[in-house]
Amino acid sequence: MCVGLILCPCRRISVKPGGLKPKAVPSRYLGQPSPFTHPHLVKPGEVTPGISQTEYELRRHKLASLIEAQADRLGPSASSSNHVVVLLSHPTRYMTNDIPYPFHQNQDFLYLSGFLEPDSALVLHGRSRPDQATLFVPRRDPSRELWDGPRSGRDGAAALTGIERVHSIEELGVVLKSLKGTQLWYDGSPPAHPRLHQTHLLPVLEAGPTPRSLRPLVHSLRALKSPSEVALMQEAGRITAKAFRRTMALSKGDVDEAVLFAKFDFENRIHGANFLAYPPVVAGGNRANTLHYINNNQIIKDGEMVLLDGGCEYFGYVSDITRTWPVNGRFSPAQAELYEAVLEVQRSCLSLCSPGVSLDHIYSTMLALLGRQLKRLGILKAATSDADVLKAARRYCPHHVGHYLGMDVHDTPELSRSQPLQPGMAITVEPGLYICEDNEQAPRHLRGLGIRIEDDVVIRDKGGPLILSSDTPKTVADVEEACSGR
Ligand SMILES: [Mn+2]
Repeated sequence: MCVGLILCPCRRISVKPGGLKPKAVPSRYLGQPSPFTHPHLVKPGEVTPGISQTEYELRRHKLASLIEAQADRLGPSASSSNHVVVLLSHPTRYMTNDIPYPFHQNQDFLYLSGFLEPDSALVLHGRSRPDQATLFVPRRDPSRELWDGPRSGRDGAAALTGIERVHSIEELGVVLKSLKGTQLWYDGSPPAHPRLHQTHLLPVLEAGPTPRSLRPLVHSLRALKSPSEVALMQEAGRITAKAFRRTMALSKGDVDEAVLFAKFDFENRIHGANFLAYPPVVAGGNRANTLHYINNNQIIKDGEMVLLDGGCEYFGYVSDITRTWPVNGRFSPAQAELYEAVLEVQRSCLSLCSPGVSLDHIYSTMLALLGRQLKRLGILKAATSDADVLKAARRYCPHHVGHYLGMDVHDTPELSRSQPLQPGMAITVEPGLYICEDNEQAPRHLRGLGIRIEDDVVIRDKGGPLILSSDTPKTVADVEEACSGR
């Protein structure tokens, strides 16, 4: 029976809220924030801020149900198989000898365990239904913990995650062999953790049949956000909106892109973000026409616009917002003309964000609408054929209208953009028009302008889409007011 947590796609859930008896977390520092050490971040019963042990357990049960359903379709021998699911954490990556990059967890592993330490693994197993969870974690080691900080250890990991069976990571290979899985679910190319793959998975893989890919199943679950995930994404959106306001208020002509970059980074962090979700694009003037410009080291001249595409990560969930504004705070007539054209298309695309519509459908609508604007702006002749208008729209906006959003900026890439949107899915809506300064077909006054407007959206059953980035100034009037710092 579904336990009432909305968005549950399956019918066979055996976990009941309140059915877990969470062990008290140890009264010492663990490898990640705990209700004992970080009561301002993690509430009792939560594994990571905002996400409870029950929700993580529910995710594992949903995955088990998906595997069971898929095995059923494959016939009697598959459905009675002993299924073994393996997910590896990421390793620590090093910038240079001994200096680690900030650690970032493998999101599929994190989604199902809530565990934030490197060198770990999650195994789910069971006959026909892999719903028995075992977590493998780094052994406590005072000599390493002196350098890297405390580890949760087996007892800390068990109390924090609510997973009762916890082993040391060294035991992964031995336990896998003892499970005698006839059907392995695992993604090994490329492996999330090359060393663990080599040591513990290769011997199992060489002895057994080809594993089935797990990623499409996990991504189909990750695509549907629960209310607590939406709440985290909403906070990420609010934080980034504030950062945009403060960055707009600081901009002036002339200003260094690096200054706006630093301001945006600072304001995201000071309002509670863990860090920026990706290297932001801070592109002044014609550089806005380079879609992945991240050098952010030029002077933006008075009278030019800046395109800022940035977002933050807030406890595992991200925002991804773009605004384009004049650094001196006043749109010129040409800038306003192009801006209003993109804004009108963006609004129409937002109004299409409802269940049953696909990202690809919104994309083809965007191309048609951009084409109409290209004629209105005098970039295309009124008599241009429909086919040539579409071709031109693809040239003036070389990217898609959007992508899925969640734990990752380009979330759940296994999910096709042709599939109908469902309530709980989060996407971006980001039309743009890019007119390079050397484009001799475009009217002179529009050359060198590049504009994108991007919002983050959660699909809802009723009441239209929930716009997570709605606090970010967007109309010409609101942007000019934010630039004036009022
Ligand atoms: Mn985006």
